[in-house]
Amino acid sequence: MTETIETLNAQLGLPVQLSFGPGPSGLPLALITNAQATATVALQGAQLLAFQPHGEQPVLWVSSHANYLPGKAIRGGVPICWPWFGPHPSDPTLPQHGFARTSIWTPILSTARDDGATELQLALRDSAATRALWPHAFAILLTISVGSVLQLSLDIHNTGDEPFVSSGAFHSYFAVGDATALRVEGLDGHHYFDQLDGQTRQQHGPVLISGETDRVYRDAPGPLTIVDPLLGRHIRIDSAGSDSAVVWNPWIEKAQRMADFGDDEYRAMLCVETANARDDARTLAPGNSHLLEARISTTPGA
Ligand code: TA6
Repeated sequence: MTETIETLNAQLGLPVQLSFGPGPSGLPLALITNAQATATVALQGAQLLAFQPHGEQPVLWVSSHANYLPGKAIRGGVPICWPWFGPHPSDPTLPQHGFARTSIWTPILSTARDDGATELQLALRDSAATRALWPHAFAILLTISVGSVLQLSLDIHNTGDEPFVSSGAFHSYFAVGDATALRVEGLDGHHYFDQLDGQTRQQHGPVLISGETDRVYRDAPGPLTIVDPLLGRHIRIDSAGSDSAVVWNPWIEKAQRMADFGDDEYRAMLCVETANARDDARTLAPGNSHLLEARISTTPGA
């Protein structure tokens, strides 16, 4: 990205609704506020760091120990995992969850929508740096719509002359009252790959969190609902272009091992991720595209 914060404000700033400014450690941020909600997006990773409908608790969680350093993943919000989910399929030296979340994306369009939502589009294209990690030409476009509902749409284009396989996720960190006192509905009966021991199991009833939880659910297009009695709300996640969902909570020991995660923060968050993970990876022929979408809404409810 070559634009400065000043040129971005001149080109894409929306009076009152959208402005760009420096965040922690100088990382450029897009700040969105409208009659329905507020949101913050880091241009690094096109990563949502905050989303809060007016009159409600924050919907997304960010660690108080998060790094805001160039090229370092920010712990929280909605990291974009792409072009691979988890460790690289064959080269363990490559960055976990791909390079999209640590790359600087370019804001290309801002819209004050008639329904009162604010829309921001950010783009990332292949470069020498990305081709050194993943030898394919691509253009990906994230559209974020901020209103009473949060909508994310990742449009993945193969701009090269050979097919590629990519996996990924909206690695959404949700703010919860207490991870041990909630349940996730919508996965009953689905099979999941347990990343903790490599076993495949079947989900019986709602997902409850009582230890480290790291599961990739298959054939799970949603909708999924986090029922949070302490905050008295439901967070509903609708998706499109995704047949896998990930539920992750690091619990105590793993939280203690992560420098950018507070030892006791595991109770305040839960990741429910809209994914194309494991065998839900997508193959794109030259010129083709894939759309991964998530719609995040909240309703009061015990
Ligand atoms: O989505 C779950 C997961 O794949 C876990 O295995 C854990 O590694 C988590 O992502 C966070 O990964 P990160 O690279 O952001 O620390």
